[in-house]
Amino acid sequence: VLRGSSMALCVLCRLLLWCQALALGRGILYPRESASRELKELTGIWSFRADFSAQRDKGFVQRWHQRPLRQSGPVIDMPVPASFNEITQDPNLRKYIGWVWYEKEVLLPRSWLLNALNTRVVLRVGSAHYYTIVWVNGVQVTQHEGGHLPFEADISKIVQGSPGTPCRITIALNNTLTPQTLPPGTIQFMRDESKYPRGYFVQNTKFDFFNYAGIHQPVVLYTTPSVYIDDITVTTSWAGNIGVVRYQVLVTGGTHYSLLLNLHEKEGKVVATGDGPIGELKVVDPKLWWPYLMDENPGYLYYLEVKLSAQVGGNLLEDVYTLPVGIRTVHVTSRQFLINGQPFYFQGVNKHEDADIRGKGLDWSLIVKDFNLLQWVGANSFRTSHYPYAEELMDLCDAYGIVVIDECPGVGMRDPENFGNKSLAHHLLVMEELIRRDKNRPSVVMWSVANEPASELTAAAYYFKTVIAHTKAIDPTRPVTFVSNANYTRDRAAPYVDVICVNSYFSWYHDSGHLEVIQLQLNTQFENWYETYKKPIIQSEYGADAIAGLHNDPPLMFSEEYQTAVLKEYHSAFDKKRKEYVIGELIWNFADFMTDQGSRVLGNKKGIFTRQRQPKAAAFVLRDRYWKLANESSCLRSTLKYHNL
Ligand code: GCB
Repeated sequence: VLRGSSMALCVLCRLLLWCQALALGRGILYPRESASRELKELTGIWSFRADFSAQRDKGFVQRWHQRPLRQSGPVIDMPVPASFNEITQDPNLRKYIGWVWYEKEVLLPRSWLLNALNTRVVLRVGSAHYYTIVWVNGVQVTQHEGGHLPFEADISKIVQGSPGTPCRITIALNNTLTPQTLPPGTIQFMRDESKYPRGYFVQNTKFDFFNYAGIHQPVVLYTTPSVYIDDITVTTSWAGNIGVVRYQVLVTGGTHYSLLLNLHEKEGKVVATGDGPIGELKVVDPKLWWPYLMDENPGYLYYLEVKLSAQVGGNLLEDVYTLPVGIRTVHVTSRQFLINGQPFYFQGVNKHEDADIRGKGLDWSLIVKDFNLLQWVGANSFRTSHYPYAEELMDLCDAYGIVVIDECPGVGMRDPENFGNKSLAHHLLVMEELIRRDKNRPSVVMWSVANEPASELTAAAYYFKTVIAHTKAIDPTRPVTFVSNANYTRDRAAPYVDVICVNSYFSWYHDSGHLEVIQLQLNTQFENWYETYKKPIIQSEYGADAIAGLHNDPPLMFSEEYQTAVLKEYHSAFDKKRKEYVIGELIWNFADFMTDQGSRVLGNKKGIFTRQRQPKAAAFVLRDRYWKLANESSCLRSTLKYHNL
């Protein structure tokens, strides 16, 4: 008995330590309204100007942030959130590199301004690509490097100092990529004046998607009390009929406070209570969080309501924040990926944040349409190729049970300059920001630290050893991977991952047109990697371009027939290995998407859906396959019936 209880204590200590590892010193909780928090979305039309001056520095020289933007020159209307590139008819704005300026004036409710001692006003940017500086009423409040991830600034002092005046938010952002940014790029000056005008430069990148830029996710203002819930970290597990939710709450702004926690089930009933900043909640007969197609009620969420009470200057302040929580576990063995102890097979897709007109800007209609298509096709998972996706979309992954491999923007790292100390320091920071944002999401089951880096370079060994170790140190609860296209004998980063993720394009980028070699080559690929590393393998990309409506039989490249033929060859090889150590297949790509101009015809056409989300023949092939795979699991009869299969 003693041994049993000391073991239990050990497990508890370890779990609490995990929670602490994940608590990163400050939070970036998704802004939600509550009894103590108000929210104002700044979605809509902003004023905008691109700085076309030769050095792109006119805005700084003339200090555009100090006055309303319209006073320093002409402005145009720009929607937020959206990429700015394809909103106008100006080809120079589409390919613009440098600083652009956004501005919005808002009036804040009096209640936010008058109770200055007890109210905090926060400005939060969901994401802006790539480097951003933010001013409020001409005062710089923050700056941030990197697209895709949120950042915020406490602007209370500025706005509460002058109640009644509009709050003018100026955001300057620069989309220039350098060898040390993530993703990296280079600026190339063309100095031959017989070919290019003086000062001519271009941005080069080594990744295959268009470098859309702008304010891509919502900008919001929200309030909290001056003593507030800054961060919540949860980790979960279960044993027998007991689910465990361990929590750690970070309170900022005061030291005299108390915390009460209520865990609600979906219908609102309280199933467990706790207090204090750290502890665990036990749920009897928990409803586990299951992936889509693994249970009739996938994506089950509890709601952890955290209530803070604090005394400030004789006043009682209360803050309330509610966090969705899914109870589930993740484990990796040498041949399997286990969710709640059950083998999970990634039958999924790779996506992009990409659409006509809005580029990478958040679009609710597109998001919901995409989830409908994922469910229609029978996909249970996707990888956020090649950067973190919007929080609004990730919320739906949690709610629908769509499993996510959460990838950071480490893409296009093909040159030795991308592996220096500056890149490394930034990469570590990005992993911290990503984990701070997504650590509580049940849908996120694995981190991917990069896509197809030059992992055969000597420098890649230390670089990825460090990035992966850091990621694991911050989050000991999830496996870590990166996606390789290197030769298995030369890859220097693979030794550090938990799951091998490999991309290959047999009969496409080489042996073009030779469908007959796919199965042999894929089989060899799997066997080589498995023999070398004895780790489970995900085919993290495979596919072929097809121009929707282009037909040729016998199949020729770029026809819908060729795309489906490639898929079927791959599927036959997957079927031989998926009972062994192949734990997933992610098609490249869910939908056609925009790339730089060059060898592509208006973008990459490897989508099984067009960019407008219409199915190509390949979508039906994949749908047949994914529903057949799901059918192998008997608990899904009613779901299958629902989808009429
Ligand atoms: C890849 C890349 C992806 C490309 C894809 C392709 O290996 O990871 O970003 O879009 O191939 O279609 O070439």
